[in-house]
Amino acid sequence: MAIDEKSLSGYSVARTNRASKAFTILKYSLCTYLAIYVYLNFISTRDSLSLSPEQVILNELESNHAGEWLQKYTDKPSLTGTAKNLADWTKLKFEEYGASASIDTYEVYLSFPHEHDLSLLDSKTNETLYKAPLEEDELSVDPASFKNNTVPTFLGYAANGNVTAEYVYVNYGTKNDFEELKKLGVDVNGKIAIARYGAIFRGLKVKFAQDNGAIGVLLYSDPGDDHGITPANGYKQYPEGPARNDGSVQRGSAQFLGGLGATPGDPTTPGYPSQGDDIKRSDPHQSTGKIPVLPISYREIKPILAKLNGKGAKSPKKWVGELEGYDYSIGPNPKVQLNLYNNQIYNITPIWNVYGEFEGESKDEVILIGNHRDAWVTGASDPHSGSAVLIEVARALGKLKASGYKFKRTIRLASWDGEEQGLLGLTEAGENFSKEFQSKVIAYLNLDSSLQICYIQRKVLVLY
Ligand SMILES: *[C@@H]1O[C@H](CO)[C@@H](O)[C@H](O)[C@H]1NC(C)=O
Ligand SMILES: *[C@@H]1O[C@H](CO)[C@@H](O)[C@H](O)[C@H]1NC(C)=O
Ligand SMILES: *[C@@H]1O[C@H](CO)[C@@H](O)[C@H](O)[C@H]1NC(C)=O
Ligand SMILES: CC(=O)N[C@H]1CO[C@H](CO)[C@@H](O)[C@@H]1O
Repeated sequence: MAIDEKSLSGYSVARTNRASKAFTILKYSLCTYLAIYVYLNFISTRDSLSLSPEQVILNELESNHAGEWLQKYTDKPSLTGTAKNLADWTKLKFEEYGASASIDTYEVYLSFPHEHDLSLLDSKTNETLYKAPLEEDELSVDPASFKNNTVPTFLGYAANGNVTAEYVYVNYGTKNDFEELKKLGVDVNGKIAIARYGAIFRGLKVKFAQDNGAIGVLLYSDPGDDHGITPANGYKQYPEGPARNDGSVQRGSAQFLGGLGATPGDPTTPGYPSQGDDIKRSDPHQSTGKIPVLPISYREIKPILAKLNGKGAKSPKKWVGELEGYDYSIGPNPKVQLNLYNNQIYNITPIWNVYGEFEGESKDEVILIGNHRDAWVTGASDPHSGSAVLIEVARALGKLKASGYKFKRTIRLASWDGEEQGLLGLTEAGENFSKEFQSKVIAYLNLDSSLQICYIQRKVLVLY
């Protein structure tokens, strides 16, 4: 414990000359004693015990291996339930640094991309006017974009289906937007809804579209939501500049996260863990949609939305984005239809949480430090900047432990699986360990996306 200097300088004693001499001798012998004590202590224990735990950690982190771990984690896509090798590797690293490590497996209901199609049809002749490739570009400077190293564009838990219908623009697809559409006299029933990303969680757009009778949904990224960092404002697109690449597609979960009655985690086991021999499963549709949904780039939605120009109601001012060549008419245009086909593989599949524990003097007080390990593709920022930091935290805590420090509280590192699909790993663990979490976990530090290109979030660790 550091001594407050102010209280020392304010300390004064009136004393006689003799007393002062005695005090000086005492002072020197005390100092000598202290010096010998500290020296003996120094050589009898490991040297870093003389340092504060913070200093041990900071010294250890002077050699920064985060880049190395990031390379390891991002070498291949780490889609939920696919990269068992990274779960095993994470466990080995935790063990290497002196934590007792384990893998906690859950058997979850999950979807994987398989096939998809999107065609613009002439309503009269059924002739295909445009077929969206539904693919992102391979960028020569970015091997993570090569097709043999990526995952098809899709949304987790988007329902399978093959629908053909007229389509309308529904702005962000919020509850209010659908109310507004009613006021404008637009009937969404039986149509495909095209919503731009933003404002609310994407799965809720699907829910509200479905509640309003839509039979399919397309979600696209409108440059109007890129905070002015757009080619129209002179910014070059990735990889030449910071603007969104017009062919890029936002993957994500279509679960109804945050929706009334919806629960995160495995949608077939709400409130209890997907673990054990005889898991009871219920209908997942309280938390997932029944209509097919595809995500799409703004380059590929352009020719589709341009067909609505001048058709149907005009968008309220706030609904107007920045897609060139589209006047944001709501539609529909009876002359054209969309055929939207989504076919994903749904099955029960294992996911793997990895834990590493440094036991403390108190086992009844647990500090959780965690991050997820699954990504939509390679996940350099989200989540693996955090995965790399988690391994660095393990390394530093390992050094502290090896130096002879005792942790007051138990520190548990957690590398969750399935976060992107709907917080699967953490939710299932929360359901499994609910009693322990409620009674023992006193703090949780989440390292997800520790670093982004635009935002560097400094995380402060309080370890004792
Ligand atoms: C267009 O396709 C629909 C649905 O498959 C079909 O009912 C209709 O007869 C087709 N129209 C023409 C002109 O082929
Ligand atoms: C992946 O694709 C890229 C670009 O098309 C190619 O250069 C590379 O050799 C491929 N890698 C593998 C492992 O096939
Ligand atoms: C989807 O439906 C369309 C028209 O109803 C049909 O032409 C097409 O073959 C179907 N696609 C698949 C993959 O079944
Ligand atoms: C702490 C706890 O309750 N763990 C349980 C997690 O689920 C498995 C399988 O049902 C049980 O065996 C554990 O006891």
